[in-house]
Amino acid sequence: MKREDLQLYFIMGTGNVFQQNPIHLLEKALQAGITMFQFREKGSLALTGLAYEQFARQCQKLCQQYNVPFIVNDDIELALRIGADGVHIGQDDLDVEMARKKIGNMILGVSVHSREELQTAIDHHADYVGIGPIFATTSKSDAQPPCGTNFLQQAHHLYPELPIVAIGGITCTNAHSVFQAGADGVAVISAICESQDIAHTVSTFTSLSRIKK
Ligand code: 3NM
Repeated sequence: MKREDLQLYFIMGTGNVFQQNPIHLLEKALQAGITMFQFREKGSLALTGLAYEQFARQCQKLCQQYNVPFIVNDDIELALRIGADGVHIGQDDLDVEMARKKIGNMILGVSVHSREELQTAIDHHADYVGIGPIFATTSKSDAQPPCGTNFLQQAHHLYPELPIVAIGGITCTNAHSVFQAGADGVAVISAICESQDIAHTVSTFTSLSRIKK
């Protein structure tokens, strides 16, 4: 993957979208210029079985049309079955070494919260790490308390070559602080799902980024 793909990383599942079709919302976000997409179908009302896989394939097809990497959260079997571009895992999911073995050279993203987790991700050739939640979030029920930008800054100084995406409660108004701390990009759910003007939201985020495409 290219480091700049992390610039504006949109994460979505049906549970994040209200009063509109999630596929239409994804298409608007792709048209507006998101640079990476994560399929994250979670929660008590999440799709299952055939509907789950069909929804994943619809999202994947749209991402392919816009040449945007399609990443699957947690579900390595789904990612392999449909030929996703990559997988993102948290610390409660499969361990990093096993994930890397299973997916070969597909993109591997790992959420990390400490120096130790960061080192393990690097040792097993994670392509990027996610650090968060930077700010309070309502989109992840089991999120840890907000960690601010200190660890992000530390990780960036320790491993300047490592692509890092910041996550958790990031909005157009606070994104500058994570870019300043060294993030290559921001990963967001609600900032886009709840936006009244996705094109404006996307262009605001991308104008704040250090990466100029
Ligand atoms: N992972 P929003 S925070 C999916 O800290 C996710 O690892 C997090 O959603 C982590 O942009 C989070 O609405 C939710 O805050 C991000």
